[in-house]
Amino acid sequence: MTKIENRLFSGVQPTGDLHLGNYLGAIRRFAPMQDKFECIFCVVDMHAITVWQEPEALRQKTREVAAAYIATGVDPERSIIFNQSQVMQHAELAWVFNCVARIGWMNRMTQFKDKAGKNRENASLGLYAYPSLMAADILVYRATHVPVGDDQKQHLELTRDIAQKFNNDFNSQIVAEGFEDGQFFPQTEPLISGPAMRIMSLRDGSKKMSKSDPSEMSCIALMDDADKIAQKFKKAKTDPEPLPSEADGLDGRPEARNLVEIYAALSGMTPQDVLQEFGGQGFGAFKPALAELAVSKLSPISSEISRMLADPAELDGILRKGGERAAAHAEETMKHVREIVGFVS
Ligand code: AQP
Repeated sequence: MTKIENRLFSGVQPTGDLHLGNYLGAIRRFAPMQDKFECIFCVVDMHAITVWQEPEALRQKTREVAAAYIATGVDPERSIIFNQSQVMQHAELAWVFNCVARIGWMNRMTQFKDKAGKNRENASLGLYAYPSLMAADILVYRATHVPVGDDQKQHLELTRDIAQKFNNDFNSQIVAEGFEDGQFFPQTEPLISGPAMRIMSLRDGSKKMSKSDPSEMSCIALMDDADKIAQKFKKAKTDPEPLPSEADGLDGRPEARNLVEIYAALSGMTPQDVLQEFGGQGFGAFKPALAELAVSKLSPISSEISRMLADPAELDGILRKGGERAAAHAEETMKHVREIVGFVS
């Protein structure tokens, strides 16, 4: 098996309406990566069902995420676009990893604590084991790089720990299988391109913008029309002070900072440049400018997504073809894993 030098894996869950945070923090960074890496972009529907999803909505949202990848410039011929459940090797490797990872490691995962909330006993077992499936998503392709947001850093660390423990536990079998250095799974590197983006809720500057937030007004959805975008920014929580002229002046003003950072990310300016332009002005002037900018950037993408969603058979065909290409890579890994672990095949 040839050594993989430059393979990138990333995924988005089809759990609800894609929002500005998913776009700025993840999806818009995908297309440029195609120039540097062999890219595998997954719609992680098996992760999505760790919390309840209406089956028909899951199918629709899976197509919407795939369409968003393509609408933002990912080329399904050049890169692989597929949904996770089409490649059963993800689940197979996740089981092996469930037996490699330690319960103590899982107990430290903060995202489980956040997502399970107070009613932990009632969370699904899948939600608890989520990081082990994520490790399998990455390592079944022996991906060398994963773009990670702030919130996923801990899971990538766990992926590296699982890879290392697998390599140690099965060292002699790995060497016997022809991997002389004993490094069957790589130490996947985080890829931080540009400043880490964390877009916050429009209703609460201390909470991240999230698909599963019950308040519709907290989120700019990628598919929102111009009126809705304007209305959501208009109603966004702020404070009564005008915008400062220096970035330091945003300290202690999380909602103002969030809006300035959104403007900066959408326009390609720094927050300091944005404040140079808008410092001293109130939100009555800034919010409409922000809405206009957001509409000009998002509406070509949402139109393209709508056009693609009108032909689900075409999208399903792209996902199926991507699934076949992904499965060929995944099977190559799993053939060795089964031998290494001692399964009769
Ligand atoms: N608010 C955000 N700011 C910046 N980046 C964000 N991402 C999510 N929210 C923000 C990034 O989007 C990618 C895909 O996320 P995901 O769907 O796999 O899961 P998530 O991070 O759990 O996203 P949500 O919107 O919060 O979904 P739910 O509510 O279903 O949990 C990731 O790269 C993430 O960093």
